[in-house]
Amino acid sequence: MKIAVINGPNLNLLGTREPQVYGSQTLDEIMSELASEARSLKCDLIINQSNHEGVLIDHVHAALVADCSGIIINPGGYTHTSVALRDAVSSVALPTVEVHLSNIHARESFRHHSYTAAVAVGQICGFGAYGYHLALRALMNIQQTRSRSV
Ligand code: CA2
Repeated sequence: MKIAVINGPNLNLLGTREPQVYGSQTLDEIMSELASEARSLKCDLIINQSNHEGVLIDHVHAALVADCSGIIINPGGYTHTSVALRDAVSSVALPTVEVHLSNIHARESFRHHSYTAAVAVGQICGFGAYGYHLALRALMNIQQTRSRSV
């Protein structure tokens, strides 16, 4: 099983500012812990981060080409603005879990709406870095359920 993990704008700054909102770990630390758990579950991860909307869309498309079984995406600020990213997630039709470190529903009202949530299988927010681990488990569960039913 292979899963694409896609991180959006400014997440490369994790661990440097706003630890009270986003925690004190860097994105590299979060991703390497996730990769280590994935290895123990016999799952390959393709991990990317970009600050550019079009590049994020390319990573979504690449997940399909690479034959991934699902996508974990934290679209960062593009969550609340990007119809194009939502269209990309919808077009690849891979089970996608949207992750946010913070509880976007407990923050400013402009963060309450997500364009991508409606085309994802689900949204996980407010659990910090652990949200990525929950998303991994959720996608593995979907894959196992699907392979049992064929
Ligand atoms: O909670 C999340 O994971 C977010 O996706 C993070 C985005 C924010 O725009 C979303 O509403 C919720 C922002 C990421 C910014 O990351 C920073 C990291 C360090 C310092 C400042 C920003």
